[in-house]
Amino acid sequence: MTQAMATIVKPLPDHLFRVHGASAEMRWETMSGQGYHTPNDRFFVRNHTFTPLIDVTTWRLQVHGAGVRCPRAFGYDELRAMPSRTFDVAIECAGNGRRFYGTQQHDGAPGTQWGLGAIGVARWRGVPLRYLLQQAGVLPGAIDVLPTGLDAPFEDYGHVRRPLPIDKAMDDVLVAYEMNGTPLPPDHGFPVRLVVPGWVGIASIKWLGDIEVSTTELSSPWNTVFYANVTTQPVKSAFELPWNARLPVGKPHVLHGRSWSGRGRIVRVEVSFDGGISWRDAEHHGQHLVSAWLPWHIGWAPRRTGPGVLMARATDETGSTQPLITPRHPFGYHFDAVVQHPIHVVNG
Ligand SMILES: Nc1nc2c(c(=O)[nH]1)N[C@H]1C(S)=C(S)[C@@H](COP(=O)(O)O)O[C@H]1N2
Ligand SMILES: [Mo]
Repeated sequence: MTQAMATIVKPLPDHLFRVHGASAEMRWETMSGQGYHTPNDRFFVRNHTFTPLIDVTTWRLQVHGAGVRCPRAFGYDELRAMPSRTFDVAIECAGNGRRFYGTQQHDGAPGTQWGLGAIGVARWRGVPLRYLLQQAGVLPGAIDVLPTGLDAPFEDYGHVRRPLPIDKAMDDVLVAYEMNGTPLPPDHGFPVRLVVPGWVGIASIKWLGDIEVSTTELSSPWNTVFYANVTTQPVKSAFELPWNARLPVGKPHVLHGRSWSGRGRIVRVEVSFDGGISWRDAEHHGQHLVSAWLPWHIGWAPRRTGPGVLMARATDETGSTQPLITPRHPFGYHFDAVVQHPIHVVNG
């Protein structure tokens, strides 16, 4: 049913991605001129092993465990015929921005050295997980829901899996089969994946094959060894510019970027062109959906040539503002400090 393939199936051209082993990071400049969503061809990929190729004619999604009255196995067409919901939601790796613990704070953390490109927002369509659990007769005593992926086991830890508390599972989680209007691409979880709004990317299990519903607390290496105690994502911001972008002097530029938080809408974005001495409010444009991002822009006419640094800092509706320094984290998760984006102002 599952067959090994190249680590990542889709093309990873150098102008769209930076490849990190089995994973690939989106280059932020490729969001320039794009709409609200990250197109599938440039959405980051985080694989523990490699993308499996799954035959949907034999694939089933098992829902079972002590927390359900009637275990069920759902086929692909059956899922697609159920009531569906469509959400615009970000998926972001907990380690997004890890590289800056080293480059900005001189206290590097081991793991994939992501810049800010381990995030994307897509329009996901699928069946609410709540609906599937109800179909299986979820019991009042249900405590945890453990989704498991069909990709190859990771080292000695078994299949990628991570328990989700029943309250979140019954709230806004989607069993998605469509990404931006097309069936899920193989790298993003075909035939179905979870989409867990606001939570670290590891919660959104790809290549879903099995969901266990328990009446006791469950654990897996993905909430004890890796990604322990991380649920929602903090505030971050990125410019839609290449690293070391060259900006002609004396010309008015409109710089674009996006800010996001797993904990609520972004309410303010400020930009500094002088290393954080003064800050100007950026203008927002378009929508900002919960659990997605806010696009913004700001005008700037650089007056002097030479190297410089752009800084953007956002505040979400819970009142959290990006700090200048993030406290060190042993695994390099949750880097939320303002990123110093290097540029060069050049003679145009
Ligand atoms: N089955 C499975 N699900 C998985 C993973 C994986 O390796 N296997 N990686 C997780 C991690 S760490 C992240 S950040 C997201 C990445 O989703 P994407 O590759 O579609 O961007 O998928 C999560 N779901
Ligand atoms: Mo991740």
